[in-house]
Amino acid sequence: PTTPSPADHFTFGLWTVGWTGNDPFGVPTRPDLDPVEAVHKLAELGAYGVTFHDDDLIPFGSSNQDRELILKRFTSAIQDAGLKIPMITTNLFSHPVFKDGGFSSNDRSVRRFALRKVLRNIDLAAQLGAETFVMWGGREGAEYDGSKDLSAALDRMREGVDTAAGYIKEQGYGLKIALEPKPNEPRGDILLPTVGHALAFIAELENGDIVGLNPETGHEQMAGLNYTHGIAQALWAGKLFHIDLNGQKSIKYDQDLVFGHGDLTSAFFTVDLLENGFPGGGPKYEGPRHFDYKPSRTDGYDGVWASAAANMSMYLLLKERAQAFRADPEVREALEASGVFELGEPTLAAGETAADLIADSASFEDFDAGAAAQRNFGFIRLNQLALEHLLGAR
Ligand code: 3MF
Ligand code: MG
Ligand code: MG
Ligand code: MG
Repeated sequence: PTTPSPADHFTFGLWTVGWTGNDPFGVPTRPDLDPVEAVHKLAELGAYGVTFHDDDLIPFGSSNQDRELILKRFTSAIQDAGLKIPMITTNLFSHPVFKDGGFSSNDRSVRRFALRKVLRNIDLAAQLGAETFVMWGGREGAEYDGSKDLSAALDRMREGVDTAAGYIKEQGYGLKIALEPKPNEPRGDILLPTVGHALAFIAELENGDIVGLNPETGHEQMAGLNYTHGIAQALWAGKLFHIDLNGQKSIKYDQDLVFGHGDLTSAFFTVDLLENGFPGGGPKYEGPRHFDYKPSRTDGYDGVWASAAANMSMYLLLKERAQAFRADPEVREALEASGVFELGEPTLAAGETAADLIADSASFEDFDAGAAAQRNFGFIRLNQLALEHLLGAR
């Protein structure tokens, strides 16, 4: 059950297995990886597809002719390997021109350049048959609060995303945009820092109907937030367009560990939600299971491929455990005793108004709050059952 196949829809960013280990304190520890080799290796390991930033494949500043040659070589490798390209994204963070951001740089000429880079990449995404266009605004932010007019910055972010989404519609492309929140790193504070901020931003867009989210496990956890709750609210809002799965150990720098190698219990409930859905039904995630991680710089290429396999294996192991958890009659009974299904019942009866509720003395005047307070919800027992399933003890 831990052998992945394309039917599992596992995808990887080229920048993940292709990360050579450079960090703020050290130079690369691994040689460059040819994207064509990455494609073949990932296909061998059972992946469904790859994703990339424009610059992961086509070096910044390449001539049009070189760009065409690189794309030709890459797409023929993709075809040979039988992989898909479900998502493409734009690098608006590496080149020094983006040091104060792309869409929200204080320099208008940089903003126009950034938008052109994105529009060009949207054309490429459509050409390669991608469904999702991710936007991670890594440099959109500030270190010093006095350096950025935050209202104007949000106006410019809205202008950029709306222009890109409007262009997608005009061209008739079947693409959706997915914003990726992150609280900080590389900027001291990044705009749209969490799932919640991004959802509120989307509500202000003109073309927000084709704009949703790409939440990353570690990014929410860097903000001390619960990733499973984050993707749950995005799903509930009909906005979970894509996901970046990885591992993070609490509030610190963006670790990008293998999925499940950070907070394992949280990963279990993430997979439980993705695979089994909400206990009472409701919207389900149908997109790719995309890994955005970094193979630790201590490891060579053997370790890189082992880590790619580990992401998929961890996911499938957790899927097996989450399915066993839901299928266990004792768990079913515990969920019922805990009132988990009871929450699906509306608080008011059909057609009942606030005035009707006020007239219902059983709900207030005659309600025995003391007796209701005695209820044992049994959440600890339920969680113990979950952990026993996670550990394979059941
Ligand atoms: C950074 C990230 C990014 C985004 C990518 C868009 C370099 O922390 O997570 O990876 O995921 O830019 O998909
Ligand atoms: Mg990240
Ligand atoms: Mg990360
Ligand atoms: Mg990411």
